[in-house]
Amino acid sequence: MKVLVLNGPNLNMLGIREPALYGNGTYNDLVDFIRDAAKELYLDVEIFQSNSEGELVTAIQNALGKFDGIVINAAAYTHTSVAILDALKAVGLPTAEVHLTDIHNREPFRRLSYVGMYAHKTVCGKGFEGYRECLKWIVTSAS
Ligand code: CA2
Repeated sequence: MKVLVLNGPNLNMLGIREPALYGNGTYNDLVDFIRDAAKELYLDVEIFQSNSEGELVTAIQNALGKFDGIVINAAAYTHTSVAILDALKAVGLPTAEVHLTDIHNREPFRRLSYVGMYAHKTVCGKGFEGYRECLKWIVTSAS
């Protein structure tokens, strides 16, 4: 089973700024965590981070026929991007939304999630562990 993990804007700054909010782990630590979790679950995983909305849309479109599910942390685009929502809908793959922080207990504008209007599962506020939970959900839903 192949899963595409997408990470949105500024997540490449993990561990460099705002550790009180996002933790001390770097983006490379997150990638290692996802790879280890995927290995434990016998999943093939591709991980892609972009600061560009269009690149994320293209990555979602290209997932059609290649992947069995998507795990996505669209970061700030979560709260703004109808384009990412439309791409997820168009591709129609089982999709789990993940956030490191609890978007429901931060600024009010973070409570709205366009990704969540399509995602079948959302995990937030569990840090890196949320990615493992989403990968597990893909295994159970897509098999
Ligand atoms: O909690 C999450 O995972 C978020 O998706 C992170 C986004 C934020 O816009 C969402 O509301 C919730 C921000 C990612 C930025 O990550 C940084 C990491 C370190 C330093 C600065 C930004």
